[in-house]
Amino acid sequence: RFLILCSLILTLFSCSEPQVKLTSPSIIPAPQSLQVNPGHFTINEETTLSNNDDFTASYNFLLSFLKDATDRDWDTKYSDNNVIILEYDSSIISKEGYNIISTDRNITIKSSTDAGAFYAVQSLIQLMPADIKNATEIYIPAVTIKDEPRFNYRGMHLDVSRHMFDVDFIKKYIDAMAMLKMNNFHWHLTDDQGWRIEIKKYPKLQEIAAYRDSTLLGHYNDTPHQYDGKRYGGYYTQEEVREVIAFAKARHINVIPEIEMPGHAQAAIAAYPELGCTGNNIDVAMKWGVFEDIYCPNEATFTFLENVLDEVMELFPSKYIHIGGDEAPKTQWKTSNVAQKVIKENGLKDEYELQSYFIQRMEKYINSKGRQIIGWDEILEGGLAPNATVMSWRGVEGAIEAAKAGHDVIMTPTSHCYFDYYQSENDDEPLAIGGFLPLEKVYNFNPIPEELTAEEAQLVLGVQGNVWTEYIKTSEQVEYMVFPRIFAMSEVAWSPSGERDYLEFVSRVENFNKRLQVLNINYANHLYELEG
Ligand code: TNX
Repeated sequence: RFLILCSLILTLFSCSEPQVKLTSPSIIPAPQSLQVNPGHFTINEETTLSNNDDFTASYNFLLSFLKDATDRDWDTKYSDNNVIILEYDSSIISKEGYNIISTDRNITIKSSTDAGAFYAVQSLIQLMPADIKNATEIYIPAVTIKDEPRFNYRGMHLDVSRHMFDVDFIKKYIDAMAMLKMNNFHWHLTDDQGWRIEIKKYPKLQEIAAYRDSTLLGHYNDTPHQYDGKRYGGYYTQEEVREVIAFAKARHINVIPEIEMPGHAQAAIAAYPELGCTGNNIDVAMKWGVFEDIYCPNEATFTFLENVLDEVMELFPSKYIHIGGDEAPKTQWKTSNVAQKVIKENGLKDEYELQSYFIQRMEKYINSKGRQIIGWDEILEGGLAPNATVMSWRGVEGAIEAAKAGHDVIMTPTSHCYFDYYQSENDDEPLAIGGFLPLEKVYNFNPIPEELTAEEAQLVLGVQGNVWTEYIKTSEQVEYMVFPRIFAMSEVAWSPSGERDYLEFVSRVENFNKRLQVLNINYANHLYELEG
């Protein structure tokens, strides 16, 4: 730790004092190439903004940022001096790539897509002073940046079932993702402890499945459990869901809904007991963990799920629909006449093949609507659905198996991607689910397993940080668990592979803290200790 501190002090003092106080370029995720040139651009009263192409989302984003930062209207007419230009450039082949050239005269952003221009805007904002509203002068260093992402899929997940977060926070989370050039928000909407999306056809999901009878839950193998009898929960209305999707779209973020099946379904079964194999009246789960009440593979359940997915697909334009598939105990299926009958009729070997039958049937339905499924790596057991993308969480073996079978994979192993795990061994860390995932370990994550050939490696779409919220009750706590580890994840997802310099990264993280304060984002500070 002493060594890190020394190197930070050295980095702070080693730069020679420039004539004007420039923000030294410190961009996260690190661009593919960044060259600092002499001079700087100054944003003043006369600076204009020019959209030479139809880069609508990126242009609007930058315009509203600048209006807010400078507290003035922006003249958007073309001029050839003192202007920030968004310009189409067909030579930039990457669909999310861009160049930035800033000089004393102008700042030119070049890209062949709105997405590329949007990421250029994010880099440009990071070249501006963190506290831009209170800055007396707005200098931008003269630079040449050439950039494009390493992976197409750069995701963050949020579990809103175990604890619920309001729409304002969901937007703040999405904004933070956009700032770090992440492009997929995985919204974990249903689980045993609460169903959080309005489904008009099934009002009991709102009346019953969305609420549980305590705010205080312990893990299923902790004893005793403490309950406070206070009703806890809520759900997002379809109108709110639409609002979130539009907000994300304006930031080039796709929203992937997750509707869990056949396990993690206790809340839905509490609302409609006929969806389970026992028919018993049960409560929305009152503990954390894995539960035996899972969907029964009968026709009524399939109809229910298809109807739910109809409403979900109507709302979400995402090509991918996540259908869970994880942690589904087969206990009830073993003794259920219905489940055993389906096994027999379809010539299945066991309950694992039945789960596979279940998932494949749902996949067929989703494919018939022009969408594709993502499932957790348990969907490999009993036979993988033909067009599924596997989200590998229990390690990387699932990803290897899936890629070798020609399937796309997304890497989210607990070892490097679980932001619900502790990030430091300090005694005063707030209670977390367990595990240990320090910043450096996230930073050193290599998402391409060595076992894959170069061709198979192409099937790794990208990476994702997961935020399960059993022990994360407030939005401040979500932020604390996510920052700074999301910085490392964004860099794994975006920046070129090859030599990584953790201390250099940490100095950029330090620089970012001021920006987080301005954005009112809570973060874990000084948790840069080396692994082990
Ligand atoms: C496992 S990851 C789960 C979640 C828990 C998480 C806690 C996965 C597909 N299932 O239900 O919240 O562990 O880390």
